[in-house]
Amino acid sequence: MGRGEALPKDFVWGAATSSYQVEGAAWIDGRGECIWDRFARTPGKVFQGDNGDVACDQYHLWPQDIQLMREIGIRAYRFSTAWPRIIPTGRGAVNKVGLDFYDRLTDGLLEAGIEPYVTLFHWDLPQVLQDEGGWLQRSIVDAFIPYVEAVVSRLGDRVKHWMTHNEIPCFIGQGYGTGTQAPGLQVSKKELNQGYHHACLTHGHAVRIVRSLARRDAEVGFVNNPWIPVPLLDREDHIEAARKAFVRVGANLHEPILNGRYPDWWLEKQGVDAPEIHPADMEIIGSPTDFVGINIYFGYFTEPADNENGFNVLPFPKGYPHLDLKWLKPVPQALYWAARFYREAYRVKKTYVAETGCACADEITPEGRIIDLDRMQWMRAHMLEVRRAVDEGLGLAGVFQWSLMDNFEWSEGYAKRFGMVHVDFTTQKRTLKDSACLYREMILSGGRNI
Ligand code: GCO
Repeated sequence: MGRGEALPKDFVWGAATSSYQVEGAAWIDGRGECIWDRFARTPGKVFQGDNGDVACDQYHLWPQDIQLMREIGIRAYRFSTAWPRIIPTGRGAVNKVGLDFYDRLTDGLLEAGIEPYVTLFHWDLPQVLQDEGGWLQRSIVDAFIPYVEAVVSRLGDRVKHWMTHNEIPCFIGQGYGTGTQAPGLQVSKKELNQGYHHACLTHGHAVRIVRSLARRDAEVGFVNNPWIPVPLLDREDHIEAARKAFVRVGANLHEPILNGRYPDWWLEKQGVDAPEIHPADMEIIGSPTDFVGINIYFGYFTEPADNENGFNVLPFPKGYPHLDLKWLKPVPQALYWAARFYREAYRVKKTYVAETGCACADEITPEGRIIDLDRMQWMRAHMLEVRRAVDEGLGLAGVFQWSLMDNFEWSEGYAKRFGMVHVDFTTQKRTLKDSACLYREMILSGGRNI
């Protein structure tokens, strides 16, 4: 798609995974049960009853996976630490053996010249804590703090990049609202708001712990999958309407985390369902961060409207294309607008695309090649938007492909493949797909060859 300017030398070329989705080794070395182990064993919750017991077995095969990253030329690896591996009973003693794994992984990455980006919570809550009510109970805060302290004090001398929570709207909204993710509950609006509040509060505590226990040059931020409005026309009134939509829809997360308050209109709208807020909470939640990580999978087209919100959301036509999951509709401009709106609405200086990628119905040729042209198109289209954001000086510092490798795709089990690397889940054989080769080319050319 043509040669453009190179991206800045320090642009971060990464790939991402998460603990439950790739590690496997679910029942060894003292790891405790997490809510996804339980959810996956609940009939009807996960496709074909798949679970993360083995996944990609990265717990054992990490040296091989680092080698794959080197082959692709990846400069940064975003992974998450598993709370049930580190504090198996949710509270109390640290399981040293579990923590050792992340120590080895971190050292292995650094030796290979790959920068670790650590996410502290990517959904694998210890089941014992869920038995107490999980994120809905304020007591989760007292459990989360020592877990984060254990991780950061062990890895913080080497890890410079920290991400607190991954996608609060998913693990709260879908975990306790729609019930489509673990723990699969449907609670009241009041309890849900309280869950969001506790997630925000633990984010704030994690920021402070990183500041006090990690190396001085460490940076920390949160990762969100915001609802992203895309202006239907690239025109000031449409852009204004989309920006309004961005601010309105993200109010219960962006305002507290980035501005240290809930907006009055939002609190009024919740009425008796507003969360209970303790005196110091907002200050902790609003602890200054260094960046926002954005996960980009789709966006919504919006236009200005003469209604109380000032915008309309347009329905997708029936024939709009999608990848191997219905909700994966390609709207690559969402990437650019998300970076721009975080900057314009919340003065965010730095963003990463912490995830972008798609599931494709990959096929292996008799010669063993995976010609994933659909994923390559996705990657190209999104990288062009990355370049646009960088060219306009929006502070976009890097991108992490979701995912390094095929893995356990939550309630879709192993049926949906998001990787640049194909995994044969019977033999654990890894094979670079053509998209991995494209990514290598992009990295080698500094982003010129997209
Ligand atoms: C996320 C999800 C990932 C998913 C990916 C594809 O962070 O967005 O948690 O773990 O696998 O989004 O659905």
